[in-house]
Amino acid sequence: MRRECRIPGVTIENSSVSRRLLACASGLLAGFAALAAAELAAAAVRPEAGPVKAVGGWVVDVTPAPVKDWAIRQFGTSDKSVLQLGIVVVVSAIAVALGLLALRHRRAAAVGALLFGVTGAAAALGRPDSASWADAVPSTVGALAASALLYLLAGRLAVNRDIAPDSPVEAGGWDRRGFLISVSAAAAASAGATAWGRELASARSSGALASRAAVRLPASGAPARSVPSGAVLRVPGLKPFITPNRDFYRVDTALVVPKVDATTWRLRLHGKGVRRPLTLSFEDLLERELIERDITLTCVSNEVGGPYVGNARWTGVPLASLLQEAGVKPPSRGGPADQLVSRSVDGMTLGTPVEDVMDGRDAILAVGMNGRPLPFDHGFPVRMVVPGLYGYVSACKWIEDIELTTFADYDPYWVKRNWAPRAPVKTQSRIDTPKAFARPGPGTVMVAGVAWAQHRGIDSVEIRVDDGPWEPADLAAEHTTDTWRQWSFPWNATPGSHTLTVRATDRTGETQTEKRTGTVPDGASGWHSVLVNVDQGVWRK
Ligand SMILES: Nc1nc2c(c(=O)[nH]1)N[C@H]1C(S)=C(S)[C@@H](COP(=O)(O)O)O[C@H]1N2
Ligand SMILES: [Mo]
Repeated sequence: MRRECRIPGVTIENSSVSRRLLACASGLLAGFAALAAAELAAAAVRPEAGPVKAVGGWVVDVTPAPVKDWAIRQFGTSDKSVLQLGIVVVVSAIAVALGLLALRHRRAAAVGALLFGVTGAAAALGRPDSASWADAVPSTVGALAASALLYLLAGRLAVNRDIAPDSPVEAGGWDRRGFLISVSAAAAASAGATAWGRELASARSSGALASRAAVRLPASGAPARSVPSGAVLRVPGLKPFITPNRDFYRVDTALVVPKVDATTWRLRLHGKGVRRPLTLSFEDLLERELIERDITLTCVSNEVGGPYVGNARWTGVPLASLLQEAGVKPPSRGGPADQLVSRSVDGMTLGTPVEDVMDGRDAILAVGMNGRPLPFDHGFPVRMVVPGLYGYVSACKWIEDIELTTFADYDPYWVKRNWAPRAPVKTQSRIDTPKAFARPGPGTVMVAGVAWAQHRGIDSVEIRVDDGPWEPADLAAEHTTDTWRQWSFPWNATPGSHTLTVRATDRTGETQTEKRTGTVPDGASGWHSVLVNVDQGVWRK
């Protein structure tokens, strides 16, 4: 029933508020339909080309390093979910606005939806891993769906001024029945498209999943030295010496974890000073002499005291042997290339000094992590690991191409974004226990943590309570210079607030500087400290 309330001079339709709500809902539904259609198309074309992933990837690419760093700090490994949620919120807001616009200007709203789709298409085409115009398809399909639906629904919502006498639609009313039917059909179709898209996406990755399940890592001819028992401390709260795969930190720009089929994967090695370019299959790698090494990997975005460091047992092919086979010489022996650029299937590029990977250290093209084929999150089927260098200049996941070039000629992804071209890991130490703001009782409290200076080695760790003197911590035995070292310190805790601070000295004799710097451009420096409140021990709240 349509009622009118009269205010002198104006006529307000009582139903106009609810029509506006319905217009908002139409906009939202059009947005949902756009995403559903686009994701379905993306599942068919390329999952990374879907609008949310493409725009998200574009945001990741253009975000200035400090902001990206802040996001990683705020949201940790869920930074990508937060980003995608943010995009969905923005899309919803725009969809609502277009829905309201459609109430008065149907065509303008439909055109608006199309223009909006152009943004997604442009983002998809602009991504570093975009190889073809097909990447524009998902956003285009989504925009067309949204545009048509918006136009249709707005038509149903439009107030009919001239109505045939036998029409079910009241004059001055709107087509409720038609609207409801269209909305239900569109919602059902969108839900169907979403389900179908998911189905397609999982079918797409099934080859990769099967190829990973089929991997049998051959026993390595050069197994890692077993970890000496003295290298592992058992202090509650101390992170384990070997980080289990499921707990290993993950840092990358991939909004969709690449699912690479190992049976069709190839690695190309080429470029300056490469006398015999190589193309290798996964099988080729497994047939070579494999080594196994324990190496601690650190992210340059790790804050002082942060969690982006892990220690794993890596199995793989020595990178230097491949380079030698290809005829590559390091700069110190007259080679023309000083930078090795690794490229992943998702278009990431990382640059590593050729000198470093050929100086005898265990730079590895890894196929295994802690005795298992690499997890997809950590680069299946193959990634690089180089002791002593931050991940962003060495640890390319989902690698498919190695090009020998120079630092002068090429800036890889992170270097274009203000990170340093060369980045050896800085000597660092961390207190794992007690946690900040812990409330231990008085008496002996075990303080413990880790210290790392990959490829140089840790020589000592010291602890300071408040402004007291530095006292040596008990260092666990060294496994290799490429792994972190655990340490512990029995502290005689007295009631009150105390600040515990740690610092390490590496084998070059250098003690960690107190000077705090941020992570950009080449890693954080400074001492880690935690504030704890020791209880009276008599009385607890
Ligand atoms: N393809 C690809 N490889 C990548 C990255 C990435 O974004 N894409 N990030 C690098 C960075 S910054 C780090 S610290 C390590 C992290 O490896 P992890 O996720 O296995 O811990 O991977 C490196 N390799
Ligand atoms: Mo990193």
